[in-house]
Amino acid sequence: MRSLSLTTALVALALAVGGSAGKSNTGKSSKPPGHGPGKPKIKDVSAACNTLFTTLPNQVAFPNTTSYALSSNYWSTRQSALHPSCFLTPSSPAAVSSALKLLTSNSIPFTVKSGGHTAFPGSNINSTGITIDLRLLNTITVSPDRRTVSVGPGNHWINVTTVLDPLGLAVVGGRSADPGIGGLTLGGGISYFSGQRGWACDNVRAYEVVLASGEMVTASPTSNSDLYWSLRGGAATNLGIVTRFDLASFEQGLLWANSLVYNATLNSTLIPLFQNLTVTGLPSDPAAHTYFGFVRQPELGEYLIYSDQFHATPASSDATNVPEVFEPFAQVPALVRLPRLSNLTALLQAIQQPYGERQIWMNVAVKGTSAALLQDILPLHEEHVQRMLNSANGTRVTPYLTFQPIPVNVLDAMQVNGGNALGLTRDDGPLVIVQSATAWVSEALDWNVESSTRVFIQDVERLAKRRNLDHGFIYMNYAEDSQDVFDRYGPDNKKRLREVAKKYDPDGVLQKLWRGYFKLWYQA
Ligand SMILES: Cc1cc2nc3c(=O)[nH]c(=O)nc-3n(C[C@H](O)[C@H](O)[C@H](O)COP(=O)(O)OP(=O)(O)OC[C@H]3O[C@@H](n4cnc5c(N)ncnc54)[C@H](O)[C@@H]3O)c2cc1C
Ligand SMILES: *[C@@H]1O[C@H](CO)[C@@H](O)[C@H](O)[C@H]1NC(C)=O
Ligand SMILES: *[C@@H]1O[C@H](CO)[C@@H](O)[C@H](O)[C@H]1NC(C)=O
Ligand SMILES: *[C@@H]1O[C@H](CO)[C@@H](O)[C@H](O)[C@H]1NC(C)=O
Ligand SMILES: *[C@@H]1O[C@H](CO)[C@@H](O)[C@H](O)[C@H]1NC(C)=O
Ligand SMILES: *[C@@H]1O[C@H](CO)[C@@H](O)[C@H](O)[C@H]1NC(C)=O
Ligand SMILES: *[C@@H]1O[C@H](CO)[C@@H](O)[C@H](O)[C@H]1NC(C)=O
Ligand SMILES: *[C@@H]1O[C@H](CO)[C@@H](O)[C@H](O)[C@H]1NC(C)=O
Ligand SMILES: CC(=O)N[C@H]1CO[C@H](CO)[C@@H](O)[C@@H]1O
Repeated sequence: MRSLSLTTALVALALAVGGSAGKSNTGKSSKPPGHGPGKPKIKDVSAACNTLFTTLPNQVAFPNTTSYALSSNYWSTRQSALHPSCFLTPSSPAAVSSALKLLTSNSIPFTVKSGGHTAFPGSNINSTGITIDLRLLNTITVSPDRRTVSVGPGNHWINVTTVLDPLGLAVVGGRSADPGIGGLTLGGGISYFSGQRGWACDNVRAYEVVLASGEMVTASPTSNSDLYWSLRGGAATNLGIVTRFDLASFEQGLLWANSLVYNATLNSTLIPLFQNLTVTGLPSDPAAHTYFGFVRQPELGEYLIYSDQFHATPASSDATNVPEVFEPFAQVPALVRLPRLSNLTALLQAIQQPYGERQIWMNVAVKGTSAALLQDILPLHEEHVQRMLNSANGTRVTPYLTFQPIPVNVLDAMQVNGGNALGLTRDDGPLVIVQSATAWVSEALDWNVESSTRVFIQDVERLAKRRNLDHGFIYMNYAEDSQDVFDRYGPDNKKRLREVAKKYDPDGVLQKLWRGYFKLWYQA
């Protein structure tokens, strides 16, 4: 068999997962200077860069410097091609505070970057304005009782596991090495541990946040609890810059993992197994986690099925002992199987998506109760892939379709600490996120990929509606900017998010100046 080279290609096969208390806690921020009468003193972006260069020494990078090049490192080349007037790399939360105060009081547009892994351009960088790159806020501190790990938003998930693995600790965080703490945790955060503990946002004990005014506050279940709720659902770009996440940690040993690759012709055998797992298997064993997808590798010219399976509390030290919940998959002949016991660092390293291509991600959730629905999404996906290939003139295009389950046990686990802002309860479930992700290389193909992906997601929603199996939830971390994420959290949650944003940023300064990503667009 060509299994060796195939195995190497496939194991590397990127899975389209794939990705100090403040002085005041009133939230009643006084208006920033410059918003009352009085005129802004700094008239444009370039003047703001110059002022920050003076007031925050060694924290401003202009084009053609080493520091600027370091900050220009983005996952999608659609972002790394953009060049802001300067990057600001604050070296402390206090520096974030003074910078934000300066920007908001002088109406200077800006963007914010943590791990830089959002797929769509403009989300975390813009050529007009300043980009605040949080990479120097990279502390990781374990509390003496080992129950909390305080993490700066400049860290990537691999930085966290590298510190925690040797201590036998873990947090509910990303499944891949390079995405940032910031975006992933604020938007939700699907983790290996979600079956038992919910998403990453459900396991944040407290946030340290710099508000539009520059005021630094703590958001937790007991301090600014409305802000705390709102940050658990991705409204940060309307609320403030999070400078520290206090994450709940727990004792964790090696995980069981298996990477499976199957011939795509087995789809009608495997989809029912995956769907049953979503409805019955995963709730019966909350330590289990999985996703399931299709990829068309350009080198191969045909589709493959990939599925990774994980178990947080393996019963056996022999990796070939498949946990009972995944047993049905072991009966189906696979091209690649890679059962292993692994620490998190090695798992995160295995699930990588390389830098250097153009990227788009879009998604919508459907009810997980029908294998036939999932099955019938396949031809819609194939039409979408064909549309892209027809326009590609032979240039490289790698499309992924991934099904990510949200079983009812995950929905239950999301209800802790007053629940998050996503608008999901057990009654909504079980759900499957239908995620479309494409990597490509030619800029000439941008429009075709975008429009085809949008048509595909519309097709999926239409099909699900026809069968009364639609849900409508859109997961922010897999969304494209044309998608109205907050709308899908439901009218009550969207209204509450707007009220909270208005309380902490009464003039709507952030929605005016903070470019890109998802905005609540409330009446200031
Ligand atoms: C290879 C890969 C693997 C992935 N794996 C997973 C996974 O396992 N689970 C999952 O749920 N998702 C996953 N994702 C999706 C991931 O959650 C999103 O791409 C997320 O936005 C990445 O976070 P980031 O900090 O790198 O993004 P960025 O693009 O840096 O930030 C995203 C947005 O959040 C804002 N933001 C970032 N930090 C802050 C902050 N501190 N304060 C306020 N606003 C901030 C930014 O302004 C930006 O608008 C994966 C993505 C990729 C590409
Ligand atoms: C940058 O910001 C401007 C002004 O808001 C906007 O028109 C433009 O589309 C943004 N660029 C990108 C790449 O999103
Ligand atoms: C954190 O992870 C990034 C991304 O893999 C890496 O480049 C960087 O060196 C790591 N930082 C530390 C302090 O290990
Ligand atoms: C994780 O496991 C690998 C072997 O799979 C080992 O080489 C590495 O040192 C471990 N890392 C940590 C941080 O424990
Ligand atoms: C998948 O199965 C089909 C039909 O049996 C076969 O033609 C094809 O070569 C197989 N693909 C792989 C990657 O093994
Ligand atoms: C799904 O399976 C059917 C029946 O085996 C096959 O005709 C179809 O091509 C498969 N789809 C993909 C994407 O391989
Ligand atoms: C679904 O999974 C359960 C175990 O979780 C199993 O008992 C049952 O037989 C499965 N049903 C089908 C149709 O595969
Ligand atoms: C494909 O070729 C057509 C016609 O020459 C051209 O207009 C289009 O931009 C090309 N697309 C790509 C992705 O190269
Ligand atoms: C962002 C960037 O790289 N800017 C400039 C660096 O210098 C070269 C030539 O000196 C310019 O062409 C770039 O635009």
